[in-house]
Amino acid sequence: MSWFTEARFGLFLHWGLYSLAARHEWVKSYERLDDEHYDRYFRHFDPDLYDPEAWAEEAANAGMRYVVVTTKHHEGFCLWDSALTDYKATRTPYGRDLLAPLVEAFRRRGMRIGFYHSLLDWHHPEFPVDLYHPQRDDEETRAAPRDVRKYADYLHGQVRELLTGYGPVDLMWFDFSYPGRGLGAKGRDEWRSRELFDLVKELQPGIMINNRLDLGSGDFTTPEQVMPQGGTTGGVPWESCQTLNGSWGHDRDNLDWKPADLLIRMLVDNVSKGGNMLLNVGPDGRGRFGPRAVGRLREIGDWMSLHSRS
Ligand code: FUL
Repeated sequence: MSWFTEARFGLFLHWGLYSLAARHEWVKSYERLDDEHYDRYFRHFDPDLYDPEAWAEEAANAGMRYVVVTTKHHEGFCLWDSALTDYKATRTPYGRDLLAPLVEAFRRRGMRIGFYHSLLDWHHPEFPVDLYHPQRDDEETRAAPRDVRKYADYLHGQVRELLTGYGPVDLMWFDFSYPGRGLGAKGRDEWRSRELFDLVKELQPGIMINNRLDLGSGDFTTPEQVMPQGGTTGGVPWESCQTLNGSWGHDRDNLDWKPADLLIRMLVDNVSKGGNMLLNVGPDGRGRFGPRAVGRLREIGDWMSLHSRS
């Protein structure tokens, strides 16, 4: 784990079909979009300007030491060529695996590799219609039987693919459990979290797993857009994940960007309290970091180079 507590600063990447909607990574749920409507993003997914080498370069220059990328977010779309679904990058007009070149580019620059993987899945037919599901208001969809055990098999199978197909993976970032919150509550029983945790450790013994499987603190905790209360987690390693503008996915019309000096202060604040900061960029549908994100990363990099990290 020492790499993690020494790394201090990482890049979070939220990239998927929602990047084309360009509003929010939760757009399918927030706007209760059905599969037919949402399919337009799948049919048009063609990030012709995708250049993971450029992403890795920006991250390295900003002083980041690891990356955590959304292999699949709640919408269910997979960035890699999963054998278990057709809902993946290789079946879009782009037609190629997006994950392998990204892993290579970041690893080549000495960065550690983390996979974000959503426990929720708003595309899988066996994923229950819960309180966040886009079709939660649709009587017919709600009434149709769904078997979460089949979904859990799929989840475990995909995690196995991710941890056997891309070399050493340093960190697994599951997202998220919400037991005890009414309609369709999901927790360790639905995900078979203990079994999943053990599978991950068996496939990648050196890996770190976050705390969102409903198994307690995990190997590290992940306060989201906040600092841990009192600046401590009782000795458990932690990483606060932060956005540049309040949204994780590419949000075209958002003008609420944090200035670089605030981001630097947040980083210093985190690090001074023993935590890491995982700073998010939401690339757009063509595969670009926007100019506002790049500008901020570069300003942070300039500050880093004046303060010991080159
Ligand atoms: C949350 C997710 O629901 C958000 O979309 C985002 O991925 C954040 C980091 O975690 O739980």
